[in-house]
Amino acid sequence: MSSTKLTEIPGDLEEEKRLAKAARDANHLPELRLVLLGWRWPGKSLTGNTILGREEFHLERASEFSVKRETEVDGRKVTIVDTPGWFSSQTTPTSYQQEMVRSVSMCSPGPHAFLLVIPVGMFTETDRARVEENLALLGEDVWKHTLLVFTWAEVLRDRPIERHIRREGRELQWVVDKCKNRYHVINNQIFGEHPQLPLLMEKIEKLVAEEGGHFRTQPEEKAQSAAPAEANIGNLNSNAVREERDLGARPKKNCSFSSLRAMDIDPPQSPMVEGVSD
Ligand SMILES: Nc1nc2c(ncn2[C@@H]2O[C@H](COP(=O)(O)OP(=O)(O)O)[C@@H](O)[C@H]2O)c(=O)[nH]1
Ligand SMILES: [Mg+2]
Repeated sequence: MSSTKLTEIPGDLEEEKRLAKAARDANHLPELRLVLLGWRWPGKSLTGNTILGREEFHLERASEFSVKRETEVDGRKVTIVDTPGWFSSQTTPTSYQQEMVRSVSMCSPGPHAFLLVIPVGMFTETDRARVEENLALLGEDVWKHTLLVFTWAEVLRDRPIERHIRREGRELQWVVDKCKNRYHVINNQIFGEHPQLPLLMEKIEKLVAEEGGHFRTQPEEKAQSAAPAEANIGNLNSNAVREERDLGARPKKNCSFSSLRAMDIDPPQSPMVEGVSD
């Protein structure tokens, strides 16, 4: 009877909520280690600050080094390694890529997740190729632990991110698929108390539960000497130059963050003291 059904629905909802909470509790990690990845300027450092709830990473400075910061968030230690990032339209200095690889050992025994930071906006074939090349330096398993974080959320206004992903097309969809559909939209204009952060933490914890623990460097990658890795990076750079000639840099016209892309035509700045932190 319909009257019976009506009384059952709230009970079902309660049960669903209870099960969801039980799943969250079961996934809870006492400590979180995260690495921020992405090209320069999409908001990696600001995302780190949003998660840590305070200004730990300097913004708008082209750091040449990976930087580690840790603080207590909601009663647990959160460690974040911010990386220099790669160049989206120019050749990335080898040292930047080495720093990205070093980020893994900076949060021993290994990061729980890599947050691949991509701004809401145009995402080109070149962007996809850069993501692929740079993440490859960390080994194929990196994808199992990568969660895509969309910044510049205000550009969406009230459009759902799924619509943006559909409209951007196959290049962005490729990244979403590689991340096993794990993504989160972060609003970097909201600091501190906000459901977006517990939700992000939940998604990270779910990823860790599904992948059976934190990221580990593969034994064969560990065994490789630094020399082959550097040769690999060297090849990437020559590819990058060729692709840049073929495809050109294509900043989005009339886009509020097109200036971000223009930034990476600047030469890297001199090393900074705080960047040496480890
Ligand atoms: N409006 C807005 N600005 C952002 C956002 N993310 C980053 N920025 C700005 O973009 C610039 C570069 O950010 P930063 O975190 O230093 O980029 P990084 O090079 O990836 O570390 C800074 O001026 C930030 O304030 C965002 O989500 N919304
Ligand atoms: Mg930065």
